[in-house]
Amino acid sequence: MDLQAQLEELKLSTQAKLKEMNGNHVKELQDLRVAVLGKKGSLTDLLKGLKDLPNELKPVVGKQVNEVRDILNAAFDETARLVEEAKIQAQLENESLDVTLPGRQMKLGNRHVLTQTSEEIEDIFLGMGFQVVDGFEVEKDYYNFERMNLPKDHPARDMQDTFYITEDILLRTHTSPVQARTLDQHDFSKGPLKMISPGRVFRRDTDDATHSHQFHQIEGLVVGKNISMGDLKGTLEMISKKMFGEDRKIRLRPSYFPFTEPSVEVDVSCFKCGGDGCNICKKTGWIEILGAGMVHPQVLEMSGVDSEEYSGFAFGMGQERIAMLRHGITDIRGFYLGDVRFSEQFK
Ligand code: FA5
Repeated sequence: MDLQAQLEELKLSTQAKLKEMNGNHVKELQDLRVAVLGKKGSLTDLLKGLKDLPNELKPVVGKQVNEVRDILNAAFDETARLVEEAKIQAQLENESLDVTLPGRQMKLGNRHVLTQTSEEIEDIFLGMGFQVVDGFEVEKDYYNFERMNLPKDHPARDMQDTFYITEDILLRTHTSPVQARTLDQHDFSKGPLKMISPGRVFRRDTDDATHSHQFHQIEGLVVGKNISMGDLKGTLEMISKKMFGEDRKIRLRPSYFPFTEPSVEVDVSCFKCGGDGCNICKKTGWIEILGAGMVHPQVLEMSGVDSEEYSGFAFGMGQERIAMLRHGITDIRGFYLGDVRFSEQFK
């Protein structure tokens, strides 16, 4: 076969091979390019025969070689482009996203019902100009009892036995020690003291449907000039109505706390029986939610506040009892079990 025929043959066979290539032949395409157009490739081989041709044919065949090289170069480029395109297409098909698939359901949590209750009460009091104060769960005997007018051998300490860390340090039994700590700090030349203090308290109590050895209270304290029992009653009535609705009744019972005089206990009509008597209210029709009274002069004096000039009222409400009344929760232990099914009800 003469050189021209061989050139034509090389062109046609290379074009045919390129036609057969598809997306997976990147390596083969490169190999073929080297084999045909490379330094030691078939075209270079054929070129070597150029020198044996008669002189008049040399430019003609030389031109033909260049043409074939150009044609094949273009064909290789085109095939390379097609191969790349096929590769991208395959990738797109494999990695395609179905945007119509429904997303994974995220379970949204919610704040604990006690946190919600505490925040709602805080909001009401903030609206009335009270400040919110933090206290210590681990407290000194001095603030928990002595500053609350309960000296070491006072019999009323028995009602609030607790867990002692040392003889002088204990887990507080109520939020009342915050009263003494805040009174110590307050500057009465700037106006009356109006504060609440929510937090956890601890007692050596037997657990049942309405009692826990660990529960939450919100302390309230107002001290200023001419503060009367009427102010206490008005504040409590307003709070009860806001928390439990207009139809819930409250009653004030005379009571005793060493740190208030006079003292009262405040009950709300039972949420379950409406006042007829049931197992929740222990057949009384009422549930006790807070203790309150006029701040004992001795408590004021121990903070260096002149009890002739200043007077005040204080209260301590049980957060769990309030949440139970608001939501119809029948067992206080539900608050602490960490059962999602319980918490989910209060979204
Ligand atoms: C006191 O703790 C007083 N410090 C309250 C007080 C403050 C009176 C300021 C006067 C002035 P008492 O022990 O009654 O009082 O508790 C107050 C409220 O806490 C109760 O009305 C009740 O709602 C709640 N409570 C008491 N014991 C428990 C308990 N074991 N479990 C759940 N809640 C309780």
